[in-house]
Amino acid sequence: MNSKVNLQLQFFIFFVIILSACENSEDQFDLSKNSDKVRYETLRAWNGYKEYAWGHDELKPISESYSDWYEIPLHISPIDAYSTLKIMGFDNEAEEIENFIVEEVQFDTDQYVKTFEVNIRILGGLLSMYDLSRNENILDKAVDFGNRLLPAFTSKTGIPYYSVNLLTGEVEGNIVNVAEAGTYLIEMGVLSYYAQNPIYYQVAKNAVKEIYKRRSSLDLISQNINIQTGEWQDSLSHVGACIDSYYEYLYKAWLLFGDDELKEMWDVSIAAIENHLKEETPTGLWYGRYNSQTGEKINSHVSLYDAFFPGLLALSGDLETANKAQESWNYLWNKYNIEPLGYNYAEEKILNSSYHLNPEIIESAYYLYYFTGDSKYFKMGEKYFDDILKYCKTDVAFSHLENVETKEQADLMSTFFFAETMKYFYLLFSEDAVVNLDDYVFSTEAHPFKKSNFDKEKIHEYLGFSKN
Ligand code: DMJ
Repeated sequence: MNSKVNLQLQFFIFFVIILSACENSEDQFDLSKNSDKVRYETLRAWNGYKEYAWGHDELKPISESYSDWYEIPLHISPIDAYSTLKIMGFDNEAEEIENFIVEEVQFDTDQYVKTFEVNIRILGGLLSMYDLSRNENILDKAVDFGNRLLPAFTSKTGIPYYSVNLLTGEVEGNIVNVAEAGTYLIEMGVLSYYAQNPIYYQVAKNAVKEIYKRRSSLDLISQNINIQTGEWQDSLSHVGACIDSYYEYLYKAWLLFGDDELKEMWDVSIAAIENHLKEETPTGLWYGRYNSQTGEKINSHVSLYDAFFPGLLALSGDLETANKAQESWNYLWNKYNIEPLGYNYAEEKILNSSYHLNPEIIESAYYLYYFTGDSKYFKMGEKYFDDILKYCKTDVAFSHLENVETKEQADLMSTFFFAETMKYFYLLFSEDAVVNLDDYVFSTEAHPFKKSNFDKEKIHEYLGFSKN
C-alpha cells in the first residue's frame, strides 16, 4: 500500500473511532437538564442490557449477565423498552428492536406463561410499537400473540386462567386475583380495533363484568376469585397490588374507547372506594385493607404498587384527594430515601424491605404535575431520581434493592424500569409536555395509545359495543 493511501486509511479509521466515541458519549446530552439526564441514563442502561442480556428477558446488572422468565426467552425487556426509547427520540435503538422482533422473534414456544404479565408487557408493548411505527409486520406479531392468549379466556366464567401455553393453548390455574382477571381492556381493545375483530375486547370486557357483578352490597370487590365457580376466595378489599389495574382500566379504557358501560362501573367503584377504603392518619391519607362485605378495617398494609392511585385520581379529576395521597407516599419515600415494597402505615413499620425500581410514585408525580403545574411534584420527582441514581446505579445499568434501609443492591433490573420508571421521569421533567394527555392514554405498563388513532365510529364496530 502506498503511503498516501495508508495515510487516508489511518485518517478514516481515526474519524470512525471519534464518531463512534461521540455516539455514546455525554456530548450528545445537555446534562444540566433533568430530562436529558434521564435520557442519558436510559441509554446507558439500554446499552448495558444490549451488551450483557441481548436475546434474553432481563439484565442482571451486577453480575453482568441475564435472566429469563421461562425456559425460552420472550425478549420482554426490548418489547417493554420500545415505546420509551421512541418517545425519548432514540430512533435507531427503537428501529433495531422493531427489526429484531420481525426477523427473529417467534412466540410459538411450548411453555406456560402468566396471562396477565405477558398481556401488559408483551401484547401491550407490541401494540404500542405498532401504534408508533405503523410497521404492519409488528401488527402481525401482535395479532399472533393475542391469538395465543385467547384460550386463557375459556374458563366457565370467562375470567382468564392464570397461565396459558403459548404453543398448545393448554391452560392452568383456577385462582386469580382481580388484577390478573381484569387488566386486558386496553390491550385487547386496541387489538380488536387493528384486527377489526371484536373477539379480543369482548373476552376482556366479559371478564371485567364477571368481577363487577360479584361486588358486595357496599359495591366493593374482593381480591382473589375462582374462575370456574366465580366464588371469592377472601373478603379483602383495597386499591393496591392484586386489584389495582382492574380499577385503572375501568377508567382508562373508557377514556380511550368511550365505552360508557365502563364509566358507569368506574363511577360506582370510585364512590365505594372513597366511602369505605380510605382514612386520614397522622402520617397522611392512606387507602388500607377492608372487609368487602362489612366494610370493617382489616389492616393498614400497603405496597408501593398502591402509589399509582394518586395518579389515577388526578387523571379522573380528583386533584385534592390525589394530592393528599401523593403526600403520604412522598412521606414514605423520604423516610427511607426510597420506598419499601410493603409497609404498615399505622404501625409505621416495613413489611417488605425490597425495592424493584418500580414506577408508581413517579407516575403519580407526573400526572399531578401535568394537571396542576405545581412545582412541588417536579421537586418530588427530582428527589426520587437522585435517590435512584445514588442507590440503584451500577456500572452498566440500575439494580433492585434488597433492602431499602441498608441500600444493599439485588442483581436484577425489571423490564418496567424501561417501560415505566424512566418514561415517567422523562415525561415529568420535559419542559414542553411531550405527550398531550387529552390525546394519549397510557396502559398500566405505560405504553402510550393515541386516542385520535381510533375512529369513533369504527370503534363500536371493531370492538363490538353499542353507542349509548
Ligand atoms: C407494572 O408491571 C405494572 O404497572 C403493573 O400494573 C403493576 N406494577 C408493575 C410495576 O411496579
